[in-house]
Amino acid sequence: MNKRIALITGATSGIGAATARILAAHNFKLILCGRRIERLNAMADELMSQTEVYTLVFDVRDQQATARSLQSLPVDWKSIDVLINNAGNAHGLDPIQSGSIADWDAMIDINVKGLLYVSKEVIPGMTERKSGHIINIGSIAGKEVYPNGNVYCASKFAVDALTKGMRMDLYPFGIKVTGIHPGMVETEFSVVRFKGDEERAANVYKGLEPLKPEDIADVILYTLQAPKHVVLADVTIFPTAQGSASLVKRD
Ligand code: NDP
Ligand code: 8X3
Repeated sequence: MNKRIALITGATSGIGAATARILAAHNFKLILCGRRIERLNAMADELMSQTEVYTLVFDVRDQQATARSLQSLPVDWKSIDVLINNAGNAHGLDPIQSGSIADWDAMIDINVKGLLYVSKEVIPGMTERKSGHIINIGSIAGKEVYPNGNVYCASKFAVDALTKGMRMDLYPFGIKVTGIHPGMVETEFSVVRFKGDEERAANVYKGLEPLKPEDIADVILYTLQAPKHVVLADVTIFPTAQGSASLVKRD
């Protein structure tokens, strides 16, 4: 069987990097995307012995750069079977009355508009071929709001809405759409949220065993291995020590 081509945004770190590793080992060709070119090159070097890897460097906030990058794919990389819309972050954790507009713009522009810009380039090929699978990485923050989560939660509620809307529009074409909604996963997420404050980021996971990015990658692989007639529409994943967006048991 031909290898399926999977495009992963945010493949330089965390959930995206773990997903690249597991898919490389399971018969997928990979298009890895991100802004940090040296990390993309390192991922490509690491995975090259297992599969073919193509890298694209662009910022998902930049619609023209996103379109240019995806349109630059060589012909034998253009038929993308799997799109994993993973790039995203939280920026800040502030009450609405003191939140920063730069943080709000970053979250809406990356998590929502970036996901749309990438999808806009990939979906036409899928509708034409009447096949494909789109996996959007949402969050428990897109199912439940928590204090100070305001704009990040809004961006992830938008991802959930877009996932449902994409499924309604694309199922007639035989295209699967899956929303994956993790709880606490220890990645660079909290370091980015707290603007490089590693101590504050480490405190988020203190006293509990958070999910690892590999736990989410395992679920993504499972989702992609479901039979043709089965789509996992919506998956929420918590660490066992988490009971809701804001309930966490610490030792
Ligand atoms: P990381 O910070 O480890 O990874 C984020 C990835 O997104 C990086 O590869 C980064 O690449 C990419 N990215 C960020 N901004 C941009 C941009 N403007 N353009 C292109 N790529 C960008 O975090 P996670 O792995 O945890 O996050 C992955 C996804 O999972 C996100 O959507 C996040 O919201 C979601 N999530 C995370 C949870 C967690 O607890 N960690 C829980 C629930 C959901 P680069 O900097 O190279 O561009
Ligand atoms: C990341 C999980 O709870 O920090 O989306 O918002 S949370």
